Amino acid sequence: MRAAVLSNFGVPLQLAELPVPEPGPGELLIQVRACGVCHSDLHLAEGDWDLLKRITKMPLVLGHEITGVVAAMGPDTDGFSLGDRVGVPWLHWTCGKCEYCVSGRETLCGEQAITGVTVDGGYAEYVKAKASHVARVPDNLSLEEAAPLFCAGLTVYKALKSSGIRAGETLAVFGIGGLGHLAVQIAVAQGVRVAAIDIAPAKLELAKECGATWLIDPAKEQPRKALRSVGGAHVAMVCSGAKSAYETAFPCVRKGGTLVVVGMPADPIPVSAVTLVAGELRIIASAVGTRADLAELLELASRGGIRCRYETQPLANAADALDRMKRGEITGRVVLTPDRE
Ligand code: 8ID
Ligand code: ZN
Repeated sequence: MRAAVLSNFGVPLQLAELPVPEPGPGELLIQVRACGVCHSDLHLAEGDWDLLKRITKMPLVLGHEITGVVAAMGPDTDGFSLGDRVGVPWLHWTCGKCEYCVSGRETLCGEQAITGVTVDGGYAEYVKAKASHVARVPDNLSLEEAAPLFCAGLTVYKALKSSGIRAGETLAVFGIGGLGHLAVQIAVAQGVRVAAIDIAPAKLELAKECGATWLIDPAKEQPRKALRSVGGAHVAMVCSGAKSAYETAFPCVRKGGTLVVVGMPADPIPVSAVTLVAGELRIIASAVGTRADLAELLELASRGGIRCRYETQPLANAADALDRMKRGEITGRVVLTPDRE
C-alpha cells in the first residue's frame, strides 16, 4: 500500500510502499477514505513534544483523524461487516481496567496506544484499528467531513464540556484553525456567546460564518480590551500551538473564570501566580475525548449541529499540507484521501 512515512523527526514525509497490515484478534483492517491533517501531526513530525517523542514509533505513519470502510476483520470482531463505515480516533486502545478507564477517564489510561504515534495511523491506504475503539460514522455524514471530528471535533467538544461553560456566558476561542472553528460552532449551538481571536483575517472570516459574535485580530486590538465591556471571558480556550496565544488569552479571563489548555506549544506557557490568585482563576487542560464523548459528538454532528470546513488533498500532498499548516495557510482542515490520486 502507499503511505506517507515519517522516517525521523524534522525530516519531510516521503511516499513509500508498505505491506498492507494484517488484522489480529479484535482488530479491523480499514481502507482509509479520509484522514484529517491535525496540527498535532506537525508537532509530532517536528519532535516538538518530549513526552511523546519518547514513545513515538519510528518510522511512523502519522494521522489520527481517520474514516474509512472495513476491508477485513480479524477474529473476535463480532458486529462488524465488510464495508461498514467507521472512524478511528487518537485513542487507539485503552486497557479498560485501570482506575482511569473504570471511572470514565480513559484519556488518562497509562497503557494507552495512540493512533499515528505509538502505532501507524491514517496517512496510508489502509490502517489497522481495534474494533473496541472505532466508532461508526452516521449515514448522513460523508467520510470526508466526518474525519476531522475524530480528533479536532472530539477534543473541543470534551474541552468545552470540562470547562463547565453555560448558555449566555462568554467564551473566547484563541486560534480558529481545525479545532477552533469547530469549537465556535459547538459553543454557539449551546447558546454561548463567542469571541474569536486569530492572527489571520481568513480565519476570522471563518469564525464569523461559524457564528462568532466578536472577531478580534490581536495585532490590531488587544483581546483583553475588546472584551472589557462584557467583563472578560468566563472561559478562554486556547486552540493554538502558539505560545503567544496563551500570553493574550490569560488576561482575557474574567475573575473566577477558567483558562482551558488545549493547544500545545513546545515551550512552557507563562502564567502569573498573582493574576491567578487575585482573580481566583482556574486553569484546566483537556486531552482528546473518551468513546462516550465521541458518540455524543457524532450524534450532534448527525443532527446538523456542526459542519467542518475542509478541502481534500491526495496522499501525495501530505508533506505539502504540513508545510502549509506551518505557514498558517490552511483555513479549516485538509483531509487526505488516500483512495484517490
Ligand atoms: O487533546 C488535545 N489537547 C489536542 C488535540 C488536538 C490538537 C490538542 N491539539 C493541539 C495541536 O497540537 C495544536 O497545538 O491544538 C493546537 C491546534 O491544533 P489545530 O486546530 O489542528 O491547528 P491549526 O488548524 O493549525 O490552527 C491553529 C490556529 O492558531 C492560529 C492560526 O492562525 C490557526 O488558525 N494562531 C497562531 I499560529 N498564533 C495565534 C495567536 N497568537 C493564533 N491564534 C490566536 N493568537
Ligand atoms: Zn489531532
